[in-house]
Amino acid sequence: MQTTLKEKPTQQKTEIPTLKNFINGNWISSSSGKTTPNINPANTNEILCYTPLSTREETKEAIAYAKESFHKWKSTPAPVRGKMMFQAMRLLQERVEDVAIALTKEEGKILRESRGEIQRAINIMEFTAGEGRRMNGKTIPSELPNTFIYTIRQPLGVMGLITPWNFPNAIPLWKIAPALVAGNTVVFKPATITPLSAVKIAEIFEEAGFPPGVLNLVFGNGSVVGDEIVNNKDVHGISFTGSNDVGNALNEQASRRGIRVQCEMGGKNPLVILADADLNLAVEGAILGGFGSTGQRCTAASRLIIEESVAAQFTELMLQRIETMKVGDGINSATDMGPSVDEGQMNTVLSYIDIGKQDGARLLKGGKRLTNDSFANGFFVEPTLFDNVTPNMRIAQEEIFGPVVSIIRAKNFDDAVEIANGVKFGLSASLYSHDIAKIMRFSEMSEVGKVHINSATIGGEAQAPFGGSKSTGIGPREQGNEVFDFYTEIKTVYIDFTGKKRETNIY
Ligand code: UN1
Repeated sequence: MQTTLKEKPTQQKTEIPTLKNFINGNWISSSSGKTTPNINPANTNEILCYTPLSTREETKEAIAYAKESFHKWKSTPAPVRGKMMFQAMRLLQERVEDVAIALTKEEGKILRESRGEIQRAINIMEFTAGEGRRMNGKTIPSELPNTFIYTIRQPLGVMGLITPWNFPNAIPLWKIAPALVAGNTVVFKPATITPLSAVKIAEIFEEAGFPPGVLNLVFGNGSVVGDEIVNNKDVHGISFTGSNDVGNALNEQASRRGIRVQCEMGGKNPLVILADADLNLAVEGAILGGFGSTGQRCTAASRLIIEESVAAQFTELMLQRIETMKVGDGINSATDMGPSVDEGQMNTVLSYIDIGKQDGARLLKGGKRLTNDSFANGFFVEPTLFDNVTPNMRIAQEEIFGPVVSIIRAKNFDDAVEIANGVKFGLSASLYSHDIAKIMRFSEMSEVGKVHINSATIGGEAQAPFGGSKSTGIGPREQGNEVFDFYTEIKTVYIDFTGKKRETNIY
């Protein structure tokens, strides 16, 4: 889809805006002349804008300004930084509808989901702003008389934040907000296919009065802008959300420089339904977890692991419920599920559906691209349900990132837990049951970063840590106050307040 100004001097090109980078408080056009179109996935005739593919030099410049503004920002008291974050939060609150519409148009998720995502970002900004007043260290008793030991939390410097298209508002904000409140400065590289959401974020910080250079936004490809951020000696930490391939490569490079790295990557999350479960509740969880955001979230419930004795009954209810789902343009309030984000993602989903069929899974529902009438210009795939999936099939092991859900039958609770844990990922797991012993054991035994009992695998609250184990995550958790374990470092201070020579132990 990549194009250049030279190659495409069309009429359309002059009418549709090309976005600008936000560097050191100024909106600046990229000098590269290269852009990529931001296409509405529900209607590919609609090009929303062009995303500039910035140069390495422009990225270096953004990093240099972030570095320059660091010392002043670091010495701004944390409660004052928090207060500014509250102001940014208020601005986002005022423009939820505008931000939600842009999000739905460029990403495809339904408007209700866009609003929900923005509310999550608001909650995170609210929580993080408050943490500005609690950027506490601790006091520690010394073994020496007249000696005071305490710790302070200090920012790291310039943070490089590299974010995906599937939560283009909340994920950037759940990195930017703690990075800034902790006193770091930021170079933010969003996904090129959801740039409007990124512009709306930068505008809010500009209007909230954050000093120039504290938050910089650079659009472009991972191989240029991302690569510079990861390898530039003036970037002191990288937080990334996206695919395992990119995250692992990025981690290798950044670790070589010895900087702090946090990667939030794939998931293959199980939703386990035991024989005693409330099956209607479990169906709602499976629909929300499996098809919410068109399955394009790392927390999606792509594996339904069901105790044999209720599998047939559950499947029947699930099929009835899928029947009621309305696929379409997310901008229409009646729509339950939007399109895949782009053609590449849709083709990945369709190829996994083929793989599932070839591997012997039974296609119960969906499985096709929708192309009639209003679907003709979009990347729509039917909500798809497979049965008779075995734990080692590719559709049960690999992240699909689309509306494809697999039913795997388990003999009993222990079998279900073994299947649930039998993947390389470890983000989220759900259990539907009222048996307290099984609930406790499941919570204990699940090899994931978060467990949901009687609710879907997705979502999370601002004040609670979020992240994954195994191949899903690298580095400390995001969100909650644990987030500051990533965005700050601790300094330990020893004060001898006798101020005189004395006998001390030497350790
Ligand atoms: C959620 O369900 O809590 O990239 C959002 C992702 C995740 C966010 C999921 N980091 O899909």
